[in-house]
Amino acid sequence: MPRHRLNQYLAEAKTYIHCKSIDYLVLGNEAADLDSMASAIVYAYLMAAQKNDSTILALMPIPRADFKLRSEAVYVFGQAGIDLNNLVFLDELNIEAVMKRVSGLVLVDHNRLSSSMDQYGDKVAIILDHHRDENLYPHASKRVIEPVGSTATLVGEQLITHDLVDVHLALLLCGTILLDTVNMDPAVGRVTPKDEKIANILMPLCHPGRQLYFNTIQKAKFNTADLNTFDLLRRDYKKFQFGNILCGIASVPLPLTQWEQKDRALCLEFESYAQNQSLDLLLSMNVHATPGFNRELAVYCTDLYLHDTLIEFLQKKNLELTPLILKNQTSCLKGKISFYRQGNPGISRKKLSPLLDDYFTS
Ligand SMILES: [Mn+2]
Repeated sequence: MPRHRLNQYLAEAKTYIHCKSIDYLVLGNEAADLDSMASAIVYAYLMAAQKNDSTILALMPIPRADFKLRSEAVYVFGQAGIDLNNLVFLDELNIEAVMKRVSGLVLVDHNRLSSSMDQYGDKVAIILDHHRDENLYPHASKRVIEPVGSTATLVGEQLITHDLVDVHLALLLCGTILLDTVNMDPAVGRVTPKDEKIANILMPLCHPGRQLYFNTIQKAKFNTADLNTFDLLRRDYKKFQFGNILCGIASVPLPLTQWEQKDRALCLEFESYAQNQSLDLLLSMNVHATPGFNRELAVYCTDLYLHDTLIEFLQKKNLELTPLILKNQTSCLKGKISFYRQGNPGISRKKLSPLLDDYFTS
């Protein structure tokens, strides 16, 4: 193993938060997926290696406590030997104060600033992305926007050009490219010739080998062992306003029977989650792939009548719900919770939310 240059850089860069002026802040998109975070880190490293004596800092645009929810990133960063203490998360700085001292923004894995960063458009200096080009920030001096499978491919391309590849960087970028392109499977339609070219150059440095590395990352992504009910609910969560009803829908990759083994007080957890989010309705759509693809549904409602009429409605919409009895659950304080096997696997959150919108607005 070579000396861990990446950790050295990250540790040093972290001290730049306090610098009078910061040359560049490198930022991934607000979803902070593996591509965004890995690309930001490696691109910041690459810029720092090219421009001696510059202050270049990558920011992880989520609170530190949320990092563990991206279990695929936890795994890949671990493989790349990244010391998480060296990373800078959103809740560890005052972004407004820091932005006053930042000269240039580098956007990776997005080309439109999130609404909370929108006011800093003038500072956008460099863009590296694979989403549709929204043609914003014409003053940016460098724009690499190509429809490849992963931003990590574009970062890898630059890394190779500047002869800065090492084992840790290769593990970060390859892991990301493999996940984003589903192991470069042409049938999935995400991989491009450039993803393949860059991954093939970096892959020989990745000791697990392509298939094994991909399988383990994929497995890590759906590993919920370290997550409690609160984490499972917020991990992949969307909030909707349907008429007067505020509704949260979580997508949870765990069978309800296993969730119940983790937590005997599901309703109390749902209740406090709903309360914190001011929800009338909190649904959990549980999906699991073994054995076979299955869907389940948990429905929590603050109002008992609303709960029962909603279930009636869902039955009419052919979700094919059969009640699932979780025997060891403690009861709710006020609202009502119920659990179902969903016979119709075709109704995902994307399909369910417009149905609920129709129901509550009419
Ligand atoms: Mn991406």
